[in-house]
Amino acid sequence: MSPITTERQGDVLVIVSNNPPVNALGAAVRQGLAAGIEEAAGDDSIKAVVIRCEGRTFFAGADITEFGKPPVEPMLPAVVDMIEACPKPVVAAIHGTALGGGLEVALGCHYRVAVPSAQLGVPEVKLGLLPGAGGTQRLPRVAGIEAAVEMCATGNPIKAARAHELGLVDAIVDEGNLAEAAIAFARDAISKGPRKARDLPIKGDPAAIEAFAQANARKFRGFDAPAANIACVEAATRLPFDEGIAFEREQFMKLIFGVQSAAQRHIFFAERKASKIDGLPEGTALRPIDKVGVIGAGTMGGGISMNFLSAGIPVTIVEMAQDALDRGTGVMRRNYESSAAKGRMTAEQVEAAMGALTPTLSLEDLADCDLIIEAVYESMDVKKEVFGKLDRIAKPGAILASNTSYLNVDEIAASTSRPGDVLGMHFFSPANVMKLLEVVRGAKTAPDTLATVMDLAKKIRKVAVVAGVCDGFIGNRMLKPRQIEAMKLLMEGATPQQIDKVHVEFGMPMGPFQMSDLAGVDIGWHRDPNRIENVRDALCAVGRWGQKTGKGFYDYDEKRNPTPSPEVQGIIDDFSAKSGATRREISNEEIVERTLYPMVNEGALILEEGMAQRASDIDVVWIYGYGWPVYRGGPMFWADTIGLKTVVEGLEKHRDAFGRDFRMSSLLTDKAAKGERFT
Ligand code: 3H9
Repeated sequence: MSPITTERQGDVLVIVSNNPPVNALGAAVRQGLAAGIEEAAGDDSIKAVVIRCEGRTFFAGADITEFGKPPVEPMLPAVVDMIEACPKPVVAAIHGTALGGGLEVALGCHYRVAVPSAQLGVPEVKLGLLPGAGGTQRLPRVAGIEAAVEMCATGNPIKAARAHELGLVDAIVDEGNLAEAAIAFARDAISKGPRKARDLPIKGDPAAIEAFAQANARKFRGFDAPAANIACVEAATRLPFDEGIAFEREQFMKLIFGVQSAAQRHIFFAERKASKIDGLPEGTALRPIDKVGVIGAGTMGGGISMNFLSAGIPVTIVEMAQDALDRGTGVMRRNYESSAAKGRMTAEQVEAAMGALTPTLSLEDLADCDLIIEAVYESMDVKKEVFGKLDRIAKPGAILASNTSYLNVDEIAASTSRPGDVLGMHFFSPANVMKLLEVVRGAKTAPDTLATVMDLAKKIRKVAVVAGVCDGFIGNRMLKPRQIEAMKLLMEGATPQQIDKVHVEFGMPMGPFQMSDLAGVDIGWHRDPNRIENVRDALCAVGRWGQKTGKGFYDYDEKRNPTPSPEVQGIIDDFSAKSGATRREISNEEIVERTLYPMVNEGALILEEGMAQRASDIDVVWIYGYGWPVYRGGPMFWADTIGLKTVVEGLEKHRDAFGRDFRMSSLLTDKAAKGERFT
């Protein structure tokens, strides 16, 4: 049965799409739309047309699952042209999210009405693409150059009210009354006739394009699609419509067959797949989470609490001393206030969030919490003591979570009488900002404990990935070989700045040494400050603890701009000489092979051991937790693009340098031998 039906309302034909979940514009929808327009055009008793969608949203775009498959006629650009060419006025009735091809269909329509909650956007750039059904040419004519370039190049949607201001929406209509209001609007439009976007003059000043491109150059570093989007909008300002469309098509085809778009589409689906838990009994009921407890009001505990408060879930936060508690809650308030100052929330929302926070010095106050997250000092003894206490205090059925970043969650769980209620919730710093949440499934974690936390993650707008119990879980476990090799390369002749530069040029937000300086070179060093066994110890001994002391692997000025440090180079040279290493020229290629290939190998070991459910989950961890460039699709997707055989050969080449502890993944070598991929 076609997802498209038509219904007559007097002299108006209403074309209705019902293609759950998001009314993606798959082949059957396109065929149905074309047939609906033909029906309207060929029937003299029909004077106007409305296109609307059932379900939660207006068309949310082309059907992404069709990309890369043989094309099925009619193609979307042709359908949009057909709508626009209809001799009777066509009105789009928009609710939910009119996105991508969905907005392009609406732009093909002659008029648009929307409900106040609707959002309109062209997010193709986030998939490494551009609006390829005329969007880059029609949008600047309808909404103006400035809005069009921003919408196309950032992919961020706008709200109905803003769309109305821009002229992208002709009327805002009542939430419950869209269908009727659109029909009434269509009837009024009969006397005006069709108003085709292609015939409208370009609105606005073309100089806005260059200004926008310059202001955002840093944000777009490494990506192909933003520049292509900008070029298309620019083309619209100087080319006749049909030539602009031809240019758009050419740019679209270049992007869709490129690696970047494949990587970004992979991540779109990977992110959604990550929330699916393998082996969970059908219909597992979720536990209600109406109140959360957080132990520790430091940077981590405060950030974690903010996630729940922002989602309207009350939090009780516990510290050991009043001054630490005051300091922690003070930081939270300041963070909220700075969001308000930037216009991201209102003063009332700040007060509502802070009003839902109960600070306390007593663990006993956590007795009524449904979920308790511990964010205390990273030590097994301390964690066990806390969980032992929680076992006595927490109500039956409460979920007990540890924010540990590498400790054994099974051992922590064993310090309670209810290991089924225990799991890891590893947030990434700053916890109120970073999107990743590693959910660590212990050997005894109950299915409903896991399912509840995975569901809760969505409510606090995190991307959650299930990890097994192993040292460092997925992310930090893969970080370790990278850091070890980076340090070894220093001994062999590379400099911190050379290694960092290779990583930044690869697309990472920073290199291993810049990251170390930001996080604190001294992490873990204070336990044994007299020990000076390596470069890191020596840096700590002379107060080079990172950005916080103004110097680490680099020297920093007041604005935190880094410069290479002769003192650091001296320390590196000393240790290098002591280790007996022969210093040599290190190529950038070797840095990639030595620091990134071992990460892929570690990822393969993680898969082999069942510590990640699927390769794409590993990619999600690295994109959302560590800033791996999304246009490279994550480490496992990246390995697929360069070829697993290449990775294995690179690893073999450096086996001696990796040393005796190196373990090659048999999954990796098997797949390489068979010519298979991870993703
Ligand atoms: C485009 O339009 C190109 C044209 O310019 C040119 C053509 C020539 N296709 O996100 P959710 C699935 S490019 C296929 O969890 P939400 C999704 O995988 C497209 N499937 O829901 C998931 O499946 P599952 C431009 C799609 O309420 C299910 O729907 N448009 C598509 O949190 C529910 O999705 C976009 O980039 C699709 N287009 O968010 C919009 N969209 O249940 C992409 C979703 O099996 N979509 N699915 O895991 C979104 O941003 C969000 O899905 C949306 C709803 C905001 C709509």
